[in-house]
Order: sequence, then C-alpha cells, then structure tokens
Amino acid sequence: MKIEQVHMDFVEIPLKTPFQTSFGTESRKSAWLLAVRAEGVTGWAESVADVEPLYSEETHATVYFALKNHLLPRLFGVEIDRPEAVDAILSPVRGNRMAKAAIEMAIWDWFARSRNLPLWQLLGGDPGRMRIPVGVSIGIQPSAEHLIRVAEWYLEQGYRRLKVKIKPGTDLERLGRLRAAVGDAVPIMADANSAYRLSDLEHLKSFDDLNLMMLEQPLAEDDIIDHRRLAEALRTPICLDEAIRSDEDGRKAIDLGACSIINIKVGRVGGHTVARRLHDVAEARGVPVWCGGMLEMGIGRAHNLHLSTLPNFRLPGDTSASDRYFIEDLIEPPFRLNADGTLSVPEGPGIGVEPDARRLERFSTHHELFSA
Ligand code: OSB
Ligand code: MG
Repeated sequence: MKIEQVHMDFVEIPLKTPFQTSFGTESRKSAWLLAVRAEGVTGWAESVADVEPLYSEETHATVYFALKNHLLPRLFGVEIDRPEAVDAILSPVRGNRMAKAAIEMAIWDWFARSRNLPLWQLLGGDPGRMRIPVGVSIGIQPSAEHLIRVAEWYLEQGYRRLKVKIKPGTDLERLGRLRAAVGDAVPIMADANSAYRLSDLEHLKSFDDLNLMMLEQPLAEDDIIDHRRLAEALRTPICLDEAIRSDEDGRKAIDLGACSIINIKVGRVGGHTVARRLHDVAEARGVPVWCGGMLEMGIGRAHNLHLSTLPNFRLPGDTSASDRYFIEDLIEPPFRLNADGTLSVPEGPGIGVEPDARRLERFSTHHELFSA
C-alpha cells in the first residue's frame, strides 16, 4: 500500500473524575486521533502523548511536529508491503516513539481491515483469549477513606486487581489500610511513576509487608541500574514501565535483574511491531508482561485489547472500561466490563471499532490533513 492521506483530529473529552499521579493531575483527556487512508480503506489510531511532558518528554506538540516534518515525509510515496516494515522505515528518526506509534498503529489497523482480518489475528494473538482480564488504575485520592471507597466500588464492578498510584508521605499508611479493608485475597499493586530514589531503600523495604503483586516504576524514569539494586533488596517484584522504551531496553533490564515483570504500552515503545518484540523478549526469559494504559479513548483501548491476546500477557492489564474515565467515549457503544472482570476483544476487521462520526465532530477541536 501507499498512504494517500493522513487525517489528524485533536480531540478533547472531559474525564469523569480528575486522575492524579505522583507527577500531576489531569481533568480532561486529549489526544491526536489519526486516520490513514489508502485504496478506500481507513486505519485508525490514537496517540498517547499528553499536554505536558510529565510521563515522558513527548507532548501533543512534539507528536504533531515529528509526524509532519519527519515521519510522514519518510512514509509518503513509499510502497509499504506489510505493517512490520514501518518500524524499519522510521528507525533513522531517534526517539519520538509516541509519534511513531500513532502512525504505525493506524497502518496495522489499515492492513488488518484491508485483509478483512481482526487485528489480533494479524498480530498472531491466541484465538482462545478473546476475553482479556483487566484491573483498574486508581489515581491518588484525597484520603485513605476515599481510596478504600473507590477501590471497593471497582471490586464490586468485577475488576480483577487494583493498581494504586502512590507518592512518598502517604504511601504505606494508605496501602496498609486498603489491604486491611479488602483482605489478602485481592491482588493489589502500586505504581510510583518514579517518585522514589535508591536512598529510599529502607522505606521501600517495608512495602514487603503489604503482600503486593508488584511495585511499578519506583525509581527514575530512565534507570535500570538502581532498580536492579532495589530488586535485589525487596521480595516484592519490580515491574518497569517508563524505563522500557524498546525490546532492547527490555532485554537489558531483564538480563540485569532490574525487573521481573514488564508493563507494555504500545505508545511508549513506538508501535505494535516493537511491542510484540518486547513481548517475545520477555517471554523467552520467563518474564510475564501486562498491557498498560494511558487513559486512552476507545480507539487506543481497542488496539491495547488486540495486543493483549498475545500469550505472554499473563497478568491483568490497565485496559479498563470506557466508563471508568468518560461519560461518553468516541466510540459507541463504549467498552464495558464483563461481569467476570474481562473486556471482550472487538470482533470485525481491524481493531473492530471506529469513532462515532457525530462525536468526533463534537469532540474535535482541530483538524489537519496531510496528503502524499
Ligand atoms: O504510569 O501507568 C501509568 C496513566 C497515565 C500515565 C501513566 C500511567 C497511567 C495509568 C492509568 O496508570 C492507566 C489507564 O488506566 O489507562
Ligand atoms: Mg505506570
């Protein structure tokens, strides 16, 4: 295929409740929505970049700039014979992984749709995994009481594990009270988004008393050395998120002993091709992975679910239902949680969902068209 057009809509949707992490608070979700057109077929994807460079250095502005000036010019006019080829074409451009992921994922969707196959099949997913077990990520709450109330509500909905955002100061008290409230059977994990340093080692050792499934990205966002020291000192498994930007990063972190679990975000690593290689690198080393999230709307969520059908996604992911974030999603119907705590992989060609045209018009604040 040769790309004919790329449509970019900047979309903004209010969040039901603000989402707080150790790096900031978000009250609305915004994203670039990409539509890749060729031969009468449209492939869709959603960028995971945010307004400010707090999770990673990429932002909406850098994603737009990189696509317009560096990525789309390398793709226009080129015959792309399979979606795996995109990663190699874009590899001379350093970094900008969220921008690369957005266009690469849309091209994967395009190929799956044009071959009339669901994306999971093109990715090589397992047909026996059409219901993906999911957990929920709970932002930092105003108090332990709020945290317990919110957690119990999600457990009633059927979520299979709780992920709690933490920061120094309130971490142990809140997690301890949550553990006491929900009991030992509920899987709980904590995500620090790089809020600690190795000098907090003694403090972090006390997390071992909380019976956590894992501790996600406790130390610096670009570190694997100190994480290895921490992993040696703790019984709680260390999971890396921010620090793993490619399959090569994954190989090094695992072989060094910096983590025993990896959170795979397709946007963070630059697309499905690298995400699948990272999955394979971890699988070959006996390290389980799970699918992370970036508060995606329906299009991004659908991509995550298709990727989650690969066999080494052995732990519940962060791909919770649309109503966990939004009153209305871009897609209709939205993603809903099944009673058994799973989300169903959408059926139909490609990612199996498309933005609702009226909602896209309502939520889009800006439209750009690039033609080959
Ligand atoms: O670190 O996993 C993270 C949301 C935004 C940025 C970073 C993270 C998160 C989440 C929420 O934890 C995941 C989700 O529910 O989509
Ligand atoms: Mg995380």
